[in-house]
Amino acid sequence: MTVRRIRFTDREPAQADILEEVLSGLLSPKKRLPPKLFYDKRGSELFEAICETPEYYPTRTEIGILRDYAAEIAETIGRNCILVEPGSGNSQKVQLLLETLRPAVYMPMDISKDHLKTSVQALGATFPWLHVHAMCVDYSAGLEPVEPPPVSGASKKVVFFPGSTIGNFEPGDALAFLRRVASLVGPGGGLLIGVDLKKDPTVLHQAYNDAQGLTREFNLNMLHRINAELDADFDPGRFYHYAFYNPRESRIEMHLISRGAQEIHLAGAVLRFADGESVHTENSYKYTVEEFRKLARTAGFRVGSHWLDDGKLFSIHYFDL
Ligand code: AVI
Repeated sequence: MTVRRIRFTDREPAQADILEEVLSGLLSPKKRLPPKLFYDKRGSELFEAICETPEYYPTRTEIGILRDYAAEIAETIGRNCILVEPGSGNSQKVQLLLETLRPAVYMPMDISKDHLKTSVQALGATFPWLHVHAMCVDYSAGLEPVEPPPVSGASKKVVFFPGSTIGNFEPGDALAFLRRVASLVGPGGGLLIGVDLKKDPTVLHQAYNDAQGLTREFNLNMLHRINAELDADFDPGRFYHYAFYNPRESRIEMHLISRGAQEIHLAGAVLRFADGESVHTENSYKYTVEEFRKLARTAGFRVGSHWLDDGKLFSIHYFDL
């Protein structure tokens, strides 16, 4: 059977959907904005730069685990799977597995179209044998439309979800997402997932308050984006970045705090901010290995293997069904 080696499906969300989410978040009594709005072109670049900072340990720690255990992970999963990666970004981490895992097809999914196209081209050049079916899609809205191209010899479906992105879901949503993954991969399928671990809050605080101010810029970029795409009149200089670890909730919280009382205009609405009022932009939940295994079990997975770094900062789990 012959297939095109690289395919692209475009299901980029409409601007109207973004406006509705932004408006409903900013009109609610506790103002919030959805973290997926971080990832326009600039936001994705900033996130990549954050991952390089000395303070943001998750990326390099997870990469270290993938490097150290790539052979063991590939052996646990087995060859020729259909590898689906929701929120694939620059597909950097999967590259550490591709040679050993040799999937029949790799299906990256990302909301940022330009970013996705660039990374798929780069992947095609580095791994000329690899079949890629990329999808520009908001995976948080559902995973159901994932249909792999007809590639012969494919075994099971495996979802790769690195980076502790699961930590950005509320616990109930994390469970719902894991259940959706379980129904997507079906019996025999699996989930390889990176999860940030609970640790000394000082380490966590520094990771979300880097000295270069990149996390601050990343957080404020959301306002620049809303101005550019939805024609709002935020002055980002009149908000500051506030990130802290909330131990009772086991999460980092990121907020944008209004400097002074102000009014913002957006799509005919007037949004009033009190001095010091917060817009909650992100939560990043941290788990123990046991807590996460329990969550995966509740979602229907069998508890499988996990791998840690020496400092026990980060975990990678493989669960199957
Ligand atoms: C993508 N996600 C797992 C990151 C995190 O750590 O929660 C996003 C991030 N926010 C600030 N720095 C990084």
